Amino acid sequence: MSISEELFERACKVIPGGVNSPVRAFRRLERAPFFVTRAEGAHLWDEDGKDYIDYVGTWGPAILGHAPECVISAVRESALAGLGYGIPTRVEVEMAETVCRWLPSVEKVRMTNSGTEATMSAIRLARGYTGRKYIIKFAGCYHGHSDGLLVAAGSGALTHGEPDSAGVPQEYASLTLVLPYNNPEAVRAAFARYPGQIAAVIVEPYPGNAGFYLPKPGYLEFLREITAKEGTVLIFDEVMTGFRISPAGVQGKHGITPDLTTLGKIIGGGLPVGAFGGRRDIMDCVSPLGGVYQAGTLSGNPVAMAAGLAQLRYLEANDSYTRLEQLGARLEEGVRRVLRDAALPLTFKRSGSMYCLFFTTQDVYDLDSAMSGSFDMFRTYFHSMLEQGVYVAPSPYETGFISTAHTEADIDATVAAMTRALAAVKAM
Ligand code: KE4
Repeated sequence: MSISEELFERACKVIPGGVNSPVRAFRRLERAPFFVTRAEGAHLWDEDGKDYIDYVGTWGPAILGHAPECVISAVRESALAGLGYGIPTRVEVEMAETVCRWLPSVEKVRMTNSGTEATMSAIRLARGYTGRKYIIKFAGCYHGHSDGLLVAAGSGALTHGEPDSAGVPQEYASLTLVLPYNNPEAVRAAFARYPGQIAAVIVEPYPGNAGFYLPKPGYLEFLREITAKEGTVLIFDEVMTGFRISPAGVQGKHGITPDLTTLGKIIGGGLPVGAFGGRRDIMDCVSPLGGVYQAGTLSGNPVAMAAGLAQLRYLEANDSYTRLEQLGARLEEGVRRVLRDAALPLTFKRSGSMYCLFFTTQDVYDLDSAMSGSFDMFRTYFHSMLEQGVYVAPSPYETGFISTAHTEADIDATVAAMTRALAAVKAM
């Protein structure tokens, strides 16, 4: 038994499923997760000393790779001054000013401790600001685990949402309309059915929680137009894409101004941080200014702020997005070559340093098409890549992340490993 397996056995006795977040459990992969002892750059090492090229990057925060010197030194300096005070600090102001400078749509921003808190707070704020109760989300988009967002599509396109988790009362779920992504007709019908009653539309502008895929041309612009016309708050959930797809996220790349934006991951530099921000007139409804209550003991924790700020400053000072695009393009060129040589016409989607290889030959543009992939093929691929020292997301419904710490050699080794992994898939 490996050390990781021993640790997993112990973990399962005292932690539900042996993990502190379900995706880490390698469920349906018929093996225990490996346990990490340390990480540096684009690499992880497990308890048994095995080295992996990492394409999970702690699910997005590690855009500079693991333990970048700029972040470590900022954390060390901040921690030596104290770990948190529960009273305002300079670094919180600097973080807020930086977010507002990078994201012009964000005139004011409030820090939280997770993406879940950010989206939960943004939804409450949209309801408080509009006085309306319904919200629209899209099937396949994940916005964290607050009750109103753990909702699956109901039986019909316009029926109320159904709970997507035990413990979510039907009454909560019924206030969430779950529509297909990339389907303007469904959105028009929802507004026609609930005129003047929809507080917010929340969307992952580039969905990254059912694999990674993209909006059809004009779709995001359509969401902006119809929500503006209907007086509904448009929330871009950029927890994953913020500061990743471009310095100004997807909204900057498309030139769209959402009313609110939720953030996380990269702005924490690897420590627990989320944020929500946007139009001043909406944000001024947040306590203590307005009647929408929102709070957090560790919100804006100075050590976490120092980590996130150091990461953002490094990204800005080092033209990191050009490097991320170079590496992403190199990976894509290699993947498409391997797929061609293997006569495996699988679907591959990428934007910058976010990508997904789907085990389907269908085009992927929403949850149904993403789900058309073969889990068995994915499992064979995953095991082969892991054995070859490449850690890809342990689920076909996640996004791959490249960091500035990945090298051309890492990318080329990954493509070589894919050649063998896809040969195993083809031989199934
Ligand atoms: P957290 O509460 O996990 O910090 O953020 C929730 C969240 C909100 N919005 C988007 C677009 C997100 O991707 C997430 C969290 N992403 C997942 C990765 N698929 C976190 C990984 C996990 O759940 O362990």
